[in-house]
Amino acid sequence: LVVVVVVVVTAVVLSNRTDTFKATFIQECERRTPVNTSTDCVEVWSAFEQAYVGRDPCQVPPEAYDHLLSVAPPQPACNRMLFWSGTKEVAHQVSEGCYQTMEDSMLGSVLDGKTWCGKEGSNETFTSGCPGWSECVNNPVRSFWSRASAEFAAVACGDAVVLLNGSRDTPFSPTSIFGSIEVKKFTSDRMKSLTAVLVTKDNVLANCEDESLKNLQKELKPGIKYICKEVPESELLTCKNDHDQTCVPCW
Ligand code: N1C
Repeated sequence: LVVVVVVVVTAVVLSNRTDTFKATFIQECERRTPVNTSTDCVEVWSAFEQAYVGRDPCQVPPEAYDHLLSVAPPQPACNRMLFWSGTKEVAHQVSEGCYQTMEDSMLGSVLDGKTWCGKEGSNETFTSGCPGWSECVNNPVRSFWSRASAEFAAVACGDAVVLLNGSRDTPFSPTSIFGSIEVKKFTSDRMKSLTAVLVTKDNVLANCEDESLKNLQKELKPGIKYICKEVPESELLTCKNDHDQTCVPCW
């Protein structure tokens, strides 16, 4: 009897694990999808889980999400696209209501802050015990952000912005998603310019003359104009507050 109870309880707990994550995913997807569009959130979920379910969680490459991205591609907003690296919090404070970040796309908003993975021989989705960001490169979470960010950057158009961290030694890190993936996907037929905003806190460690920014410039295709601005974080936030309704750029 004890064995039966343990088996049943384990089965319920396990299936709840998938069910809660799945229910939240579909609910969030529906909340984010206008009613009269063709996006079917159950179909989006299947495309999503198909990427990692039943697989070794260190063997999920970015391509595993190709189908998902074709079912739910990010929609570009020309002249309003905002990228970030090492500045997630301030980037979302500044972009709110005005600029589009990856997390403003449907998939980005549904999966931001979440952890998930599968296991060989199982059809479950696990939300704990998954490999960390750097534990192995091809983990489900890192591969998702790599693949989705590539798509988001590839459709970027007009004048785009990236907020970089000027309170770091290396504001443009070649191993970040922005430095290793997004920059390489920008195309000059779509994108006119990239403004790098060096956001600084109390300790200013880098300015627009920084070596790492030379590498950023080198990575940009000829035809994409490069602009750099140094702006203290407090100034950005005050400006955002003062012009909340009008969306004037604060750099
Ligand atoms: O590695 P990063 O920054 O350069 O990645 C940021 C860059 C942004 O422009 C986004 O478009 O790549 C995209 N992106 C996300 O949208 C995103 N949301 C949440 C990349 N990573 C994202 N995350 C998580 O932030 C992700 O799980 C990873 O741990 C961090 C990367 O942050 P970073 O190093 O500051």
